[in-house]
Amino acid sequence: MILTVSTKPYADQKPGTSGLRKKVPVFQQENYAENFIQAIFDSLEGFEGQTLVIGGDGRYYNREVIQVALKMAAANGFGKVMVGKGGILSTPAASHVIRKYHAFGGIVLSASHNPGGPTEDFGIKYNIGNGGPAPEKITDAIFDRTRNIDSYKIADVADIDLDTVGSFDLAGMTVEVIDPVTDYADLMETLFDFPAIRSLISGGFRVVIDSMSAVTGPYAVEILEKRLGAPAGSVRNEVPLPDFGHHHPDPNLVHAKELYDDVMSADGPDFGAASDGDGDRNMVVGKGMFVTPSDSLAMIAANATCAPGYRQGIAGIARSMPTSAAADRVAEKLGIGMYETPTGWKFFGNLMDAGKVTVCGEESFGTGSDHVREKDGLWAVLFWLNIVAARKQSVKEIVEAHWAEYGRNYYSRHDYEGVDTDNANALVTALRAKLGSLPGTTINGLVVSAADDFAYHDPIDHSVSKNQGIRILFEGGSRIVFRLSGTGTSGATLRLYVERYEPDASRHGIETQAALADLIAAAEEVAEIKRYTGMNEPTVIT
Ligand code: VG1
Ligand code: CO
Repeated sequence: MILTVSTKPYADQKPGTSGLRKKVPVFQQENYAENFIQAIFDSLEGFEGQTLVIGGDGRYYNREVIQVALKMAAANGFGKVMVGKGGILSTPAASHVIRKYHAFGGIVLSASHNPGGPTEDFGIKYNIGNGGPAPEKITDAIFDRTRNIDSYKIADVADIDLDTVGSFDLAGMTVEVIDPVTDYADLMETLFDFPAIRSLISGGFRVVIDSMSAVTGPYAVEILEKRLGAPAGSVRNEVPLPDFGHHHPDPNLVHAKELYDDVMSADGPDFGAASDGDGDRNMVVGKGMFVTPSDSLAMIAANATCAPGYRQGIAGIARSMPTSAAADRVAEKLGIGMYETPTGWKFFGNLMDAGKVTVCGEESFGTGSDHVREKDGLWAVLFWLNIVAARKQSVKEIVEAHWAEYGRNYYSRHDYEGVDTDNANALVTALRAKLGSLPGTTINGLVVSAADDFAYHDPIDHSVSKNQGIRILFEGGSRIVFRLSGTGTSGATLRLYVERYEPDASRHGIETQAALADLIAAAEEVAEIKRYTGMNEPTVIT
């Protein structure tokens, strides 16, 4: 039986950088998730009888919302839903399933790198038929709909058993519970040289992956231990937990420090990698060398032809504006297109669909390619293993050779988390007001060559996205960028991105924060971060 339930709108359902993210208790309010899901369906056309993909990262509240979404999909007229067993699908795997089975779209339940648990974060995101996050035109329409929604449709039936693979009927709609890992692992095997990686590993190269008790565990065990022959136990924290074992499933030098320290120790593994809550981020560490995400994009692009799936070369590269310009030098050398987009994977989809770019990346530990339309953590890890196997060099040797050839982009991001929202907005407003007068002036000894608030003109659909981050560029190619996070769930997070280009190889061994010290001081001088945030230090430095 299909019920039409009356409801009242919530005012705070505006999707951010990557979907709607809120604390679990916010989502547990009456009809909160239902309103948002109905608003998604109301913003789409032509899905009658079509297939929807649903999956999540297994965090607390995942199962409950999946049952609701299934019943609402049936009531709204979808013909079929494909859902991962146990409600699990990593974000890149969900993207692949949407593409492979020509689904109409997908609902991805995740708050990604944010902590999980009864008082932590939850999220809902809609992906379109290309497998990628919905573009702003659709997220804006969803938000508009949430503001005046007055009812939703739901099938009044029992819950589906999510733990048995197979086909079920739900109020006339087919629910297919699928193995979440196989399709994805098969895809990876088509892109990378598995025999070469397997012999690298059997030759004694020790690889560890920290899945951080999040969604990549089952994928990493299948690929690294089963298909590539790494010893059992090479994947750590491999069981997805609803609260990620009380950890922050964020693969960076702060939250994956144990892994980093292990790889850096004398008798530790040769190669370490970590992923985030929903499996789309990656951190890559070689012995004696942490690879910054911006460098990783550049180096994957420069070495792409090592991997069978990219043997014919790449069409172009895209990076988010705050990501370092290391990849730009690779694009220049290869004579291919380079695109600079706002933060968030949703801006890459058009470029990939149009065949303009093959690889994309963000400084926030995200890299991916047109094999799906999301960033992809394990894909990046496998790409690095493939490059190491093909070049027969260590990560450290590959990185240093790259810097020697292209120069080094010193890069760091400083996050100020939990800032009072009004104060964070005041900082941005004050900075914006100064922008016009900055060019030509000197800040802490650095001459400003340009300053603006980044606006993106999409070359494919010609949409315009304004206010995507304040950037101050200095003579010589250094820059600082300021923006407010769009994924947080309490207060505001100020992000400061700092970059310096150093062509001189004799100056490539400087500690990153020291190499950037004058730029960091310039950022404080121009934005008065301490005064506005009331903080003397960033909460996280990556
Ligand atoms: C952050 C990152 C951004 C990334 C986004 C989603 O957004 O900076 O690069 O695309 O998270 O990643 P923000 O607005 O907080 O800076 V994930 O792995 O959380 O889906
Ligand atoms: Co993520």
